Amino acid sequence: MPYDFIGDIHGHADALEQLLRRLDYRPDGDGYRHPARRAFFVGDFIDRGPDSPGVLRTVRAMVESGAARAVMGNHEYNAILYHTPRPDGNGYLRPHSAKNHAQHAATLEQFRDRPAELADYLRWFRTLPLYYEETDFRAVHACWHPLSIGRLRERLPDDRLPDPVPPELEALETPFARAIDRVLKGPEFDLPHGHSFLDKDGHRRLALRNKWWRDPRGATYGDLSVHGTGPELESLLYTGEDTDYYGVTEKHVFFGHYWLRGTPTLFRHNVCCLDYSVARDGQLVAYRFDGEKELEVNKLVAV
Ligand SMILES: [Mn+2]
Repeated sequence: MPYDFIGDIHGHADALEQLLRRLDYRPDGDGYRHPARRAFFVGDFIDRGPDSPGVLRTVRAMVESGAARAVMGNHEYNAILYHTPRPDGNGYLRPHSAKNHAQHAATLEQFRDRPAELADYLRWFRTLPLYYEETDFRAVHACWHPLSIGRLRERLPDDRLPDPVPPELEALETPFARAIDRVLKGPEFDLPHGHSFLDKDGHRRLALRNKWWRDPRGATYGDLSVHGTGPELESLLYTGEDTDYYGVTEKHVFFGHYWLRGTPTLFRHNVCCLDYSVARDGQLVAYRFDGEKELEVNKLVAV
């Protein structure tokens, strides 16, 4: 059955319902179903938006009925660590700092009167694979990095987080923890010493989220940044050493995570990011995949 890949939902249950109806899915139990297709959710179901419980009810019902597949997003991963006590009983694997709390606050508030339901969804999050591959595509929340995925496959025979969650995930000190971080949160390039830029929120940045599908050799930092840089860096040639990137002959890869703006488009014939910031007044986006050799921009659907 062909797949419809669906980007980051972040608690926007109305947009999800609208998109599924637009794609000709029909109500089925707590979820939706298409007679001849399946949905594929690339993660980030919760946080920020008004109805994470509603999104989880739909997505989980669809995954459990076989109407959809899903991979884990960094927000589900962060939630698992946020709610997992450290082994010494002193705090949690993800500290309850003001920043971490703010990121998760909408979800906590929406589940305030039903903690058992949230605990049940946290257990369900742990059944989600961290990455997924078939003969003609790959799907992951943020970055398909073969070295990291290889490292995870060695340790995770079923592609899921170990049970119990290993305390090493609290920090990025082991290759295993760094591999999960790269796959769910994406890579960054450090800027050369003395250089920085202001991001869209006005924060000064010393690193940029790089286009991991782009050959960095001979490119400028502006070329390599997912979100642009200032004028100073647009023309500065990349001088880093890591020249690993996702090549033009690799399988199609579908992912989310990057808070893109504007009209949905493809990064390349085999690289499709589906996150168009529905939780920041953007759109919820799908790609209707039918096995084509080169992805086509007219197969993107947005609501
Ligand atoms: Mn996201």
